Amino acid sequence: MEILTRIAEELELGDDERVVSLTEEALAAGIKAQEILNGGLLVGMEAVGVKFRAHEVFLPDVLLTAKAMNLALKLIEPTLITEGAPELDKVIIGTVRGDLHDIGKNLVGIMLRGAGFKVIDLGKDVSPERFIKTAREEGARIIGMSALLTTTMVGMKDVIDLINAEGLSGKLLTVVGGAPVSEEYARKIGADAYAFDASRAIDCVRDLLAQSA
Ligand code: B1M
Repeated sequence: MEILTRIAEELELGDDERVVSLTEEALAAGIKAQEILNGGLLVGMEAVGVKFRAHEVFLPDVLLTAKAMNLALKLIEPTLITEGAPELDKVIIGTVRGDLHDIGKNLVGIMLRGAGFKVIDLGKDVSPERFIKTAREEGARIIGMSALLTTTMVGMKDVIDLINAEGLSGKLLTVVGGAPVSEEYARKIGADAYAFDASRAIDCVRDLLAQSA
């Protein structure tokens, strides 16, 4: 459908006004919200994710796309619900205790939302207890943690240790990322996945949910 391709293209360009007006046009033409999401918005978001990973587009471009995506999602959300779309999987994210850096974490949240997940963002300086309490209350299966300091990345291990101590190992899965974090470190502390950047965080969350389904 041509209009879905145009939505994807304008989203990739980060033109929020065009994305909003095309989404309104598609809804008015009777196209299902689920089709607009899968055939337009997610296609554009995926393209930006691939380009971001290849350093062909940069942070300001991604933020523009993310803004347009969020506006379009707001427009289609009521229709998605009435169409009886399955509830989206929830992901809890936050920057670990003692760490006030939140730009990368925010980007992870935006990309996950763009990929269709319901993101509960606990902000920065989040304690292990709060991560786990929220995951339990929300019935989420994934916690995504960000750390930017070598001194605070140990906070990720504290969360994983608490998950294990509470007998939630295998039920509550973890994705870790942030500049000082590495694949090796993630393995060492027992994280379920390591994501180098925000777009890889989406792949990790998808893979973990598929494996644990
Ligand atoms: Co700070 N800071 N900072 N800082 N700061 C760094 C991290 C630092 C590397 C600068 C330096 O010295 N070269 C250094 C850390 C050294 C270290 O530990 N190895 C540092 C320091 C020392 C500090 C303070 C201690 C400085 C001081 O007070 N003396 C202090 C600590 C405060 C605290 O947290 N308790 C501090 C404070 C701050 C500001 C508040 C001023 C500000 C943060 C503002 C904010 O976030 N709202 C700040 C900033 C901006 C930076 C730099 C310049 C930029 C960080 C950033 O946002 N990058 C940073 C230097 C640098 O990184 N070059 C630095 C952009 C962002 C998109 O990248 O967050 O890496 P990033 O996210 C990436 C990936 O890492 C990944 O995806 C993103 C890309 O797609 N990713 C994930 C991140 N989280 C993920 C989670 C995932 C998956 C992927 O799954 C869940």
